[in-house]
Amino acid sequence: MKCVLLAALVGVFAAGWVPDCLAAHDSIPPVPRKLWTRAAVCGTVTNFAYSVTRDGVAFEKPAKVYLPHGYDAPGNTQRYNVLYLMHGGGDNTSSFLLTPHGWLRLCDVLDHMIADKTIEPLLVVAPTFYDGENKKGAGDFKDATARTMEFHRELRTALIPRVEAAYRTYYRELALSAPGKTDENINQTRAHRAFGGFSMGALTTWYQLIRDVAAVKYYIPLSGDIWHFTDGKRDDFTTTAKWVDSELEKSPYRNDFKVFAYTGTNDIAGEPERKIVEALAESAPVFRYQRPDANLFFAMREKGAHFYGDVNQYLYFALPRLWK
Ligand code: FER
Repeated sequence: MKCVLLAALVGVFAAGWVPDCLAAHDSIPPVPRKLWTRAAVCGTVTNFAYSVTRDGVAFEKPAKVYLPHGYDAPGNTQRYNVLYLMHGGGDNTSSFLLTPHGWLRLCDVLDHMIADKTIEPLLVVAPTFYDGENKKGAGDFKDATARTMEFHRELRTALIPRVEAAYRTYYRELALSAPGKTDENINQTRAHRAFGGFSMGALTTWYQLIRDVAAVKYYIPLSGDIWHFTDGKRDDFTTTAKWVDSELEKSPYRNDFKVFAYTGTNDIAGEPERKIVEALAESAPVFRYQRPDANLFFAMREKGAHFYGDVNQYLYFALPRLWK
């Protein structure tokens, strides 16, 4: 409110100048050109299948897994952190890691960052909120929205227990020594787990935070805001922020998570995401914004648009900030 008054006052004297608190975003800098080339050594992207049960019916679902260069080297006993990345509406498990058409591919970004030691090697898992690769069972947009909001259940009951037991992760180590304690093992290894997503995948990310913060410590909602409905009508940003706060307040992990919310100024989700972050900063006390002990971070890329080429650049900005 202080900010709005200041803006109104200043506006009288200096039309066009906006005080910092309203401009209010850090900038995501451009990434090095070499990220558009293949790195000298590359990780591999493999197909992973896991079983999901919905309404009593079991079926197989696909995911892609990025394994960093050296994962399979003889004698390697290293355990890896895991980043889950959810695609946007209409997309599939290839969208982040393997997208063609000259867009910046995330596996190239990862290969370079790992080779340059900008980040520790990690595993990246790209699942889908649809039933399969071709929007099978997707239904209409409303159905997709519901799937994004529910995905956290599948993450805990099906995907983590399968994919993190199949690869050398912190979860696998616990699962081998304490099998049958899946939920406890997931919670105990949450600091080695991040969840991010683009657009409808950002919605999936926000709902992961709201519904099961116990499973994941780090969140990267890219170009997407939070949708919450009361009696079928979408709530405004402040009402949504207050609801998010009340949900997170119920968790013993309410003081132990970090959100890196990034988008672009030319992105259809740019303004909505800026507005929800502003509302969370103002009306949701579980979030600490622009403070030394911040757990909510927001930045925009000038002219960044709603597509993976830009969004994969935001991940270059986000990845070194994880796991700390
Ligand atoms: C948003 C803007 C657009 C958003 C999602 C979209 C969750 C998705 C658009 C699409 O899939 O067509 O703020 O937030």
